[in-house]
Amino acid sequence: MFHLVQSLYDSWNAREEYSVLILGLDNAGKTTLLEEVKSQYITSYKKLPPSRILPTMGQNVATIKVNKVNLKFWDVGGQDTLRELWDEYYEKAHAIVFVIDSCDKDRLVECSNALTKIVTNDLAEGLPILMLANKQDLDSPDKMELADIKEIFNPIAANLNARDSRVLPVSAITGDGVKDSIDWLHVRLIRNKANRPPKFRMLSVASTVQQFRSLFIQTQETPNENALKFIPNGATILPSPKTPTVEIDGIKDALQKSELAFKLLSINNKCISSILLGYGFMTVVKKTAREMGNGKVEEWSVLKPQIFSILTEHLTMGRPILTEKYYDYLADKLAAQKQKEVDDEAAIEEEEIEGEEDAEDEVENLIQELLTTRIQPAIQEDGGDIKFIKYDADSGTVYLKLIGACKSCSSSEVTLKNGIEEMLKYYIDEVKAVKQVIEDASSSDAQPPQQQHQEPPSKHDEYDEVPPTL
Ligand SMILES: Nc1nc2c(ncn2[C@@H]2O[C@H](COP(=O)(O)OP(=O)(O)OP(=O)(O)O)[C@@H](O)[C@H]2O)c(=O)[nH]1
Ligand SMILES: [Mg+2]
Repeated sequence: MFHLVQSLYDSWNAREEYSVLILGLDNAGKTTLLEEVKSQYITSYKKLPPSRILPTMGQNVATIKVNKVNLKFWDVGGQDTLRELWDEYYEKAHAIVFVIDSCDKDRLVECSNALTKIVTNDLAEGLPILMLANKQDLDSPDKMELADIKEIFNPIAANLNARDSRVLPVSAITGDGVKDSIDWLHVRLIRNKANRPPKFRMLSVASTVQQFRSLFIQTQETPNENALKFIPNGATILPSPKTPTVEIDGIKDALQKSELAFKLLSINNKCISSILLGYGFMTVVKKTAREMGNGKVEEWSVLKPQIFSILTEHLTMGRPILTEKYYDYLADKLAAQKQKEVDDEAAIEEEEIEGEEDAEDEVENLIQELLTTRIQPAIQEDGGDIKFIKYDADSGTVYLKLIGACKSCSSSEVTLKNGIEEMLKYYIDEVKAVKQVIEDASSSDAQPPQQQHQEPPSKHDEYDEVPPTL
């Protein structure tokens, strides 16, 4: 089993990477094209509306996965002054996409000069060149026919000696022709592999941080020395603040729920025991000496760089955090929860009319509400979370499960008794005790998001003591 896991892990991490330059005059549509490529190849990527794409003053970088390789695109600004910078990129590039505005007849000479300059640069020798006649969706009288564009650019391409070249029609706005272009590139990059070998993508913090300077990950200690909270600035882990936290507590669980968790749980002899994913954070809990079986707990100084690297890589690649299957599962849960709320409201209205309000349900709703509005935010701050399991009306006991940093934490019992129990008892007379469920019988980690309310219910508004805090 370990070998299977290891090889799966390797196949996710060891990948050939080809760098593709997107060049062309300013206004040709390079950035718009890159946005379209990202939206077609990166699941859950939402492309920028064209109105928000500004002339590029530096570069835009994005990586997509095509079959088993990565294509890393470098969209470099095309303004006259920025073209000087293009030369800097050739040495490390594996192919060039040259974007042409098919409706810009006036700048055709400028355009062919720019291309000539590229192909005559020694450093670009042997690179496959794909010329894209962009803006095919436009119906302008200035629009050049593809045959005319080929007539101009093919002679330039003829100077390319052994390298591959092609002119293809596209529309970066509608996406037409984008897939054909990527397919062409993919085949040529592999074919040219001996000439320009790909980079082996390394999971090093230095390389990923260098590419994506906007992502910065902070760590925060938690009350549990075996748990560390990672907070990415410039990216979120789960799609919305209302998405319930997801706990993954083993390789098998990760295979169902999250590729990111799978990678993390596989490191250093599987020394991580669980991962908690929240909207703006991820908590990593490492195994105790007893859980490791060899009496040795892995040091954070060893684990931190590896976790940084995997997380940075995953986020900057735009890879989904949860598996598609699990997103579907959450969506179904959410839909079922919404339906339940509608049904409950209808039932309550009916009961109120008959004067038979269900006290038990009301207590349970209050507990859920307090957990969501008062308790969960404080617990998540510490890198953990809490799940409501059930309320036993006969004994007045609330059963809760602590996860993430709270799990196996020496202070979890104190948090539970002094913090949560006090607070629930204070607000809800019917609650007499709170107990921790260590092994949750229900296999579900996904509690549906609960309705968010700013204030507790009105019947508890008028308190005359200071309410307990966590
Ligand atoms: N109709 C149409 N408009 C496009 C298409 N591609 C780009 N545009 C428009 O062309 C303009 C320039 O697009 P950009 O993607 O910013 O061009 P660029 O090549 O990145 O320009 P620089 O960053 O200055 O080098 C924008 O108004 C885009 O909306 C296309 O396929 N069809
Ligand atoms: Mg641009």
